[in-house]
Amino acid sequence: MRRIVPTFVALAFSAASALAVAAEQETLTGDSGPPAAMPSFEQADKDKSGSVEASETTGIAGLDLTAADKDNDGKLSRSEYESAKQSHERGTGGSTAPEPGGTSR
Ligand SMILES: [Ca+2]
Ligand SMILES: [Ca+2]
Repeated sequence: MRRIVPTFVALAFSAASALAVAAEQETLTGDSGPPAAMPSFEQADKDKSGSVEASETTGIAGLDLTAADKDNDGKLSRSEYESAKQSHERGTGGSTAPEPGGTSR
């Protein structure tokens, strides 16, 4: 006589889905200009030292200190900052209007 021991395996699926909704609140401070534009020299020079140091450039998007620092003294004078600001605003669009006329070649 054979003893048959039925093995019953029950698989229980437990699906737990957690939805985490992170709501980011953007606080728009009343700064001047769109975020793409670089701040003015006065705004960038936070400690009013007359030049924009490396620590002050970190908060400025689009400003490359090494590229803008023409005399390689590790900081940007007003003229260095202004030229970097101008080239940045020229380069990354902004108010760059496409040339009228154009594709008639
Ligand atoms: Ca400074
Ligand atoms: Ca410099």
